[in-house]
Amino acid sequence: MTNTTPKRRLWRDIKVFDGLRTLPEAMAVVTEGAQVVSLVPMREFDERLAKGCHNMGRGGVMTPGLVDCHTHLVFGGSRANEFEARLEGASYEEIARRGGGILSTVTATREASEDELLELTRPRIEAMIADGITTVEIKSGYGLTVGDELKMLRVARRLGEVLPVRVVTTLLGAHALPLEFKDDSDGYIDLVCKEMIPAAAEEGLADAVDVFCEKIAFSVAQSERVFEAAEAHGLPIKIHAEQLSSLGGATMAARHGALSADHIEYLDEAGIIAMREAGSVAVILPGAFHTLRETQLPPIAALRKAGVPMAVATDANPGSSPLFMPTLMLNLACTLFRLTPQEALAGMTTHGATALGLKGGGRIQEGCTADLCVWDIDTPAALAYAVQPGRLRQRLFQGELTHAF
Ligand code: DI6
Ligand code: FE
Repeated sequence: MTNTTPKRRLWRDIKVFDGLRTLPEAMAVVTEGAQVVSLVPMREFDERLAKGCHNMGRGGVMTPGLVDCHTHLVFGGSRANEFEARLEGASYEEIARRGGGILSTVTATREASEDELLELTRPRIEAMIADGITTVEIKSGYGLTVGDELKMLRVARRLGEVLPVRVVTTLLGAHALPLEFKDDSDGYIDLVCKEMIPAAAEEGLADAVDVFCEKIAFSVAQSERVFEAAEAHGLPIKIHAEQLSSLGGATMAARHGALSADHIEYLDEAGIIAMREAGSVAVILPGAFHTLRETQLPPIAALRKAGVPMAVATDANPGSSPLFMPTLMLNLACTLFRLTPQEALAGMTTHGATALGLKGGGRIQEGCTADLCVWDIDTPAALAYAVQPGRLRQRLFQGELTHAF
């Protein structure tokens, strides 16, 4: 006879950060199969709840599995040389204009096969999984031909099949102008709109479409054309905007109902209002700010005041944020951007999920999916306070225990 009863697991006396706030009392949590089925204060705990449950231990802190809503994890090559050049005084923009930067990663990514890219990316994601990630977004954008962009997206999809993590894919064909289109950026945007987006949609490879809207990349008008093509294929949109200058990309994206506008160091008041009206999430990326030694801070206080939800992500990529440690971002979001630890945690759980269109994701509540982390810390704020790998005690993905330390 097969056992059809899903496994029940019980944690006692645990502090819970539910994705928005820390619950005031120590809790008991029960999962059954892939779901959280009960969340009760210890004070109300009844031993009958423990019946048939596997005992998962006591104490520590439980959070939703972390959600990294903005990464460029699939890439070939390395940019350590560019790191050295920047230390000697070259700026990110200068390097990009010289054909280095993103374009050097494009060359290495085009040269790699799908299988090679998969093996290059696997350890990067495994490191993030061991730091608590259960959902990760992965962008294309280092292929810049139809075939190479689809190759990157296929690698991303396959990683979600072979690793215990939910992968959400984003087509970022409009990331940089490839050399073949030098002096013809509108021609390249035509390719993105007329071939890349339709092909990615046809194969079901993209969950969203993103654009790098910046002086060294694409204009607001070009970004808008990409969004119109995405909309025609029923794909949600996001934007890299106001990272190095204020062009108004976030405002335009909000008018198109963007899931998120990301970076936004130079976001102005009109942009904040447009984002609030549209319900777009502000994705802040302290890793890129840190790596590029930026000085323009994103308008955190104004976003908070306006009630625009703020997500925090790694932006993990080989150039502007070679930082593959989600919990470090919690720390940087607090130290560099003055988020509270609770805001940073909500940014890597609930609001990260919203930025991916995963409604109800990144939460701990009765009926939610059991994507959970249990940490060896005494208060949720400790996750942002100390940069200290090795504190993940247990990780559950869709109710399955994938890591126990
Ligand atoms: N903004 C970023 O932070 C990444 N892409 C983008 O549009 C950087 C990508 C890289 O430098 O390779
Ligand atoms: Fe990025």
